Amino acid sequence: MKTLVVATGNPGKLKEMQRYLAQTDWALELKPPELDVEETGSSFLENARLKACQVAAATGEWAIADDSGLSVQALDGAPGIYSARYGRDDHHRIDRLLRELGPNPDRRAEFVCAMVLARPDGSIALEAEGICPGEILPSPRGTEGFGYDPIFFVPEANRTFAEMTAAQKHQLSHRGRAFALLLPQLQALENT
Ligand code: ITT
Repeated sequence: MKTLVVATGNPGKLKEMQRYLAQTDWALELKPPELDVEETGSSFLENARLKACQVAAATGEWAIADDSGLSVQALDGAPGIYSARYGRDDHHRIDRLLRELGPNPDRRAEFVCAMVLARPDGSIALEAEGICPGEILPSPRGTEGFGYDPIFFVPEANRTFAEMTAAQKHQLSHRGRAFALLLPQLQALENT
């Protein structure tokens, strides 16, 4: 069984990634907490590559990283790659987003996730991107999930991410979609 380090410090993401990876035979390990990668890239994919490659090289193990965020159409794509840095906690980030969007009738937004698997030598083995289109609600709804989930409404499910079960979010979310693209190749790599 090969070891795979899950290169995230975000507990909400970690929980989802562990759930997806439970479908594979990789033996999961947590990223050493002191190993913090600076996100200097200018896209989700660049930042996911930085995290996966640096954590793989530092630990000498396979590593998987996700860089993700929420892009709001009427805010020219903000907060985008700065979604984690948009406020000091989830509550402040949601408040700021709702304040900046105000009563704007254009509520279109999308969640984006870039996921990268790196080899123990720090080179890239696999990458995939998933997108989930939705709308920003005027106020939060639901208690599940993490981050911006309570204000992100998915029309095809008629509920917010925070009103979905983990299984339903897995089916529809940006992260679930990126993971679905990687799954067959991840399973093939397990036994090489
Ligand atoms: P790591 O880099 O350690 O993985 P992070 O939280 O800094 O953790 P990102 O730089 O990728 O990760 O920032 C993503 C932010 O976007 C995250 O902090 C959330 O605020 C938001 N986000 C991403 N996926 C989300 C989801 O499924 N639901 C709600 N918010 C999400």
